[in-house]
Amino acid sequence: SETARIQATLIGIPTDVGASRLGAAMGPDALRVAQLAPALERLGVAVHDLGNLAGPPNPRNERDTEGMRNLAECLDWTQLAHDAVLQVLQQDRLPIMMGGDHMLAAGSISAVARHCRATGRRLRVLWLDAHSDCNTPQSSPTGNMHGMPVASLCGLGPAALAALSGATPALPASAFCQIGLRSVDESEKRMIDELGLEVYDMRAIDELGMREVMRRALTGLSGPGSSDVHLHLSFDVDFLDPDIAPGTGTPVRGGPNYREAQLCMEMIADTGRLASLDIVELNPALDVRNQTAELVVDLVQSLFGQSTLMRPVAGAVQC
Ligand code: EXY
Ligand code: MN
Ligand code: MN
Ligand code: MN
Repeated sequence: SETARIQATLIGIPTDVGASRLGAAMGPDALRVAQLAPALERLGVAVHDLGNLAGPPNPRNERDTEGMRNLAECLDWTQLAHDAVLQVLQQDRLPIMMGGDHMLAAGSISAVARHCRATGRRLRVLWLDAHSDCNTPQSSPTGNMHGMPVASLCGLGPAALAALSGATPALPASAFCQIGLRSVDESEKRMIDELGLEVYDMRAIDELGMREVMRRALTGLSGPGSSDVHLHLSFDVDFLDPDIAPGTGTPVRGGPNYREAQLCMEMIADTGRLASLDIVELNPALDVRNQTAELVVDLVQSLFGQSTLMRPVAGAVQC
């Protein structure tokens, strides 16, 4: 049967105020140079590029007494991201956030949570990352806000940020599933337990394989009774092994390789539930010949259904 053409909107969110290294603000343009929109168009996705949101520059503040760096600017950027994403969702389009540091997810996912509440959908957030990003201003070793969006979305940290979605918490911790973790602060380990976050770290991927990890992570997202699920993917580029993705500010060795990353994206595509996407922490200043942006475009094509064959893969797992 004929399936409706996906209508996607690219939103450039050129910020690095949540990170300590400069450069993630150039991420949106690196993705454009790597031809993200034409790559999606080739797969039958109708793409509109909104251009870049215009937020405050990076003041490079020190960590303040409340335990955060650049809080005012982070609030501005997350509010801008929230408003833009909500508008796109209300047009029944699929927003693709081109970051920008991962703090912006506190804004984008707040909008997604608000939209799901308004339309009676169930929200599932897949968080692909080397890090857990669940520090609070009190627990953070750095004060960098890109290490805090998960805690914020779960109702912790500054009230103004936590309340962006119109409800605190924006979503229950049980809506999250984190995959690929390998650099987690002691404070975050305790937070993961307290919140009861579903986590598949690199050890789990080693032991179970990416296929079984994704089967578990995606359970209940496809098939009958799942049509009301909104799947949001928050894709931190540092999820990938730095050997294949050097263009990111907080690389951690021992991440998923090219084939594992492809399978991860393909299995998400198979659910047919992807409804919003963050691409964050791409840092062209640290990249070599834009290879990380090109790899991300390649993976995003798999995420939108690119496959080698026209028929389903024999033996592919049913989630
Ligand atoms: N856990 C460390 C911190 O809170 O500063 C490192 C966070 C890096 C966050 C990157 C975006 O995923
Ligand atoms: Mn809608
Ligand atoms: Mn992150
Ligand atoms: Mn990360």
